[in-house]
Amino acid sequence: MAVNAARFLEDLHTLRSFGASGVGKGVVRPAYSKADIAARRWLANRMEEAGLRVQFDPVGNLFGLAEGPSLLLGSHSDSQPQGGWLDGSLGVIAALEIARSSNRPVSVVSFQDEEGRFGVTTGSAVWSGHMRLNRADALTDLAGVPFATARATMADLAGGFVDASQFTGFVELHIEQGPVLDSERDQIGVVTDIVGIRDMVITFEGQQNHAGTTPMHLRHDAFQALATFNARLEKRFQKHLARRTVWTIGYVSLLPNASSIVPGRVSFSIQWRDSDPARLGRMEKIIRTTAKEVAAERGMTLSNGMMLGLDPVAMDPALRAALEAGAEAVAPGRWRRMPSGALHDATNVARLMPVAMLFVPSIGGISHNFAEDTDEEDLVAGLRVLDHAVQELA
Ligand code: HGY
Ligand code: MN
Ligand code: MN
Repeated sequence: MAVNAARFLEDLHTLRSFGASGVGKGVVRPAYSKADIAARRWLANRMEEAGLRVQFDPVGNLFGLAEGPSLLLGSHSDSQPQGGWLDGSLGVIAALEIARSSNRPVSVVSFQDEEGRFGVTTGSAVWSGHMRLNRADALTDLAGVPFATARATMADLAGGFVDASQFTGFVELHIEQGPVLDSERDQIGVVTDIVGIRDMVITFEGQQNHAGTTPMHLRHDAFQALATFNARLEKRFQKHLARRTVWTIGYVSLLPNASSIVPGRVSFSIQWRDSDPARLGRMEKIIRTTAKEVAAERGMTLSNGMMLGLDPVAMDPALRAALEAGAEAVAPGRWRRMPSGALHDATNVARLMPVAMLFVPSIGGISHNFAEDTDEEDLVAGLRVLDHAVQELA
């Protein structure tokens, strides 16, 4: 049976209705939110209708299992706090469509907390053994909620962890989330490797005080400490940046955040990504040294949260070759091999089985934004390439 493009698109749009932001096609569906859990319940029903056996695991990863050995397809259905409708969802709904149209045994997964409310790809990190459950339970989100508390909200659904030995491999379809395919007018990207990441929260604790009476030379201003740290880091990183090195301070909490108070405390995230683990290590040293220096100079107490990370991984050559053959069949001359600068569950799953990934274009290279979108023609092309590869592999 061939894939049903209309049914695939309809399900993709239905998934978007869970946590719809009301701004463009955007979604607000962070891991374990009401919208996320409702979406997972809906997905579980769709999996059952497709003849799959549904199993939630103790961290909320949702599997639809085929009988006997099968290929695993999927991605994640949680979103960023301001997320796009396709990030993760595309891979899950494409997997569902292929599972219900294919004569071959195909299982489907939607991993939990790929977007890192609690860490980095938390659900697949635990399932794959990259992070032990008791360590994950101690993680907290930015509001201080422990992972253990969040996953307990899905306890009524939870079964055991799914045995990975039934899967022969994992293939994840995803949007590119970057500008390459769109600007080069290619329709498909076959992923060669996924970059590595490190992520940590740093806190500078200074002295909260009156903004009118405290002389400048007596201040221990947490905002000024962060500003100095950022400027110094940017300068120091200059000679270490390779073409694909990126670093981001994306979260900042300044206390008490009021115009007439010298801020006493700042907590912020620092995240860096690269394809070379050695460079990630050198950048870590620079970050730690710079933070210590700035704290000493400005009379701050420094504390670092737990550093989380994933190393770069290469895609499996045989699975990749099947995707390349599919790309050539569906989009002849309009596909390319490319690295992934975004993180994906496939990185963790690679510990357990061969993995591969393919991309479709993101319009304007925009993602992690309500405006994220892809032409429906390209979404369907991605589905067809994945289906082609599945038929070849099975
Ligand atoms: O941040 C990432 O790369 C992914 O979207 N979780
Ligand atoms: Mn994603
Ligand atoms: Mn994402």
